[in-house]
Amino acid sequence: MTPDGALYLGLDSSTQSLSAVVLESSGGRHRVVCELSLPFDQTLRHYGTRHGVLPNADPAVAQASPVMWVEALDLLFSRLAEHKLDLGRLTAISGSAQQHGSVYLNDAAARGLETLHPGRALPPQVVPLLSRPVAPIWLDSSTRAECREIETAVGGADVLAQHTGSRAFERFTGPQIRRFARREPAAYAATDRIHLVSSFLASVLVGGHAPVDPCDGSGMNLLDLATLSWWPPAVDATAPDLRAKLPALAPSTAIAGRLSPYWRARYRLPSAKVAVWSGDNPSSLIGLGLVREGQLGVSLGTSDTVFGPMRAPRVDAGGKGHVFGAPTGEFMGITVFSNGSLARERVRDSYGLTWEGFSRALDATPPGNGGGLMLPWFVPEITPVVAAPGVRRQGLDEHDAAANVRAVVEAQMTALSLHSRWMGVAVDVIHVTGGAAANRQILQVLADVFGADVRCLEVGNAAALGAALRALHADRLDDRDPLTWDAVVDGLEQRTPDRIQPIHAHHAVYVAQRERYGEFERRALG
Ligand code: ADP
Ligand code: XUL
Repeated sequence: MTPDGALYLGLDSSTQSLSAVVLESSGGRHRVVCELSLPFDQTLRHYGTRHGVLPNADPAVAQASPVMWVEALDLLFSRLAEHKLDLGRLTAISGSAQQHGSVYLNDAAARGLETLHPGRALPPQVVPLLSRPVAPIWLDSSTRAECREIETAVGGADVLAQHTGSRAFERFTGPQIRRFARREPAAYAATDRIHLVSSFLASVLVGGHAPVDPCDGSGMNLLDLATLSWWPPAVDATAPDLRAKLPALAPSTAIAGRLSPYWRARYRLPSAKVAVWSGDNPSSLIGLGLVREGQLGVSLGTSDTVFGPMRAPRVDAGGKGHVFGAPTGEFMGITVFSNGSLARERVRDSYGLTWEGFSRALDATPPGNGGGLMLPWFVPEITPVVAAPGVRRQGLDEHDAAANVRAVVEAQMTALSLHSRWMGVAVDVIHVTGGAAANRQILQVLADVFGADVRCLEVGNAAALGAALRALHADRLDDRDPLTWDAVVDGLEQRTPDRIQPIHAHHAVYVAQRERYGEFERRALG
């Protein structure tokens, strides 16, 4: 039994920010006692990121700085230390990160991570451990050729999907590794270990190479879902000598190590356990309390995603969605859209609106938008695949601000509904998270399009909350006093019954509109 008052820290290194949630556990119940967030663009200006991404002349390339992520981690611990929390009670930590991004380390890394000096800043100590100064991230769409090559080498897209849960996708780590190995062979040869963002940050915390979990590992096009081990045909098809450069795999319920001397000495912290990190979507699954097939979550963050637990890996025959591992040891289905918050922001900014003005525009316009439709492909789109971005309008006046606001939101919510059908979930409640979940008017459109109740968390960041809950679960498992996943998610005190209900007349409008939208999409794709 955990001592009353034990603290669990959940971190989330997302596209745009690093966030933390601290849970206090007492008598089988747990509550969030602290939430913090550091947006990269504003807090770490010297990296020059926009929305967490480094500027690049090629719109298909999206990279970030691994050093920025570790600097954010250091800053976050210093901010936590300023809070009135008794961090002496910190029992376990876990984390989640944006999926697919990769970090390339040289053979000095194992020793370097072990001997980080607590008296010195982290960035100059981490720079010499990198064999590549930048990390490609999930918004990258530059690996089209590599995707086709990998698929061909393993016997086709379907074969790859049957084994790894997805056909080859541009942002997935395998195709990204192949492009790097080909374009920078010397730097690739100098790479001793390729981490995901999640396993990289866990490595920095434990002071040695941490494992990848099967949930985040299934975003690489390299992991066999049947055996939860690296799949040799995909590994061989991706890059030379890759097997030796991949991290170990471990369940997301395992302990990766203990907080290293760097963190303990620098911030006077105990030797807390560090549970294996995971991807942000799998972690959000737990944060939202989704542990059973039939439940559905939607994240309206930088990406828009729709996901739900699956007992067995049922791959999308249409090739749009993915099957990932889930932290419960089962699986999850997910469909991802790159034109999420950034597309909503583009519309907001091009008409000079605030979020309040954006919401008022939704209030002022009718469901169905008088027939006006938009395909909101401001940046290259993942679902459906759109390599050359460009916004398309049908029956929509480009100068009508309010109608364009409604059009972007209706398009996104319709696309979430259309492209999640392959999961076969009959949904009556949708659990929502992400920055745009703060916007009730957007959530009303979501409820109306799906004809389902929408439930929102009181805690802002479901991925960080999920990481804290996973830390609690892993700690109890490690103590041979395991909790069921139901007990973990039901024990959280801050699950509000706040529901937004669908308006049935609006849903009827959207059922008809979904067909027209699908038709518009098919025509635009040729
Ligand atoms: P990520 O976790 O992917 O880094 P977040 O989930 O933190 O991103 O979401 C950040 C986004 O939330 C911002 O880019 C912004 O567009 C959006 N957002 C914040 N407040 C609102 C609001 N009131 N209405 C709509 N979108 C919002
Ligand atoms: C998931 C995906 C994004 C990132 C960023 O496949 O690409 O949702 O995890 O949040």
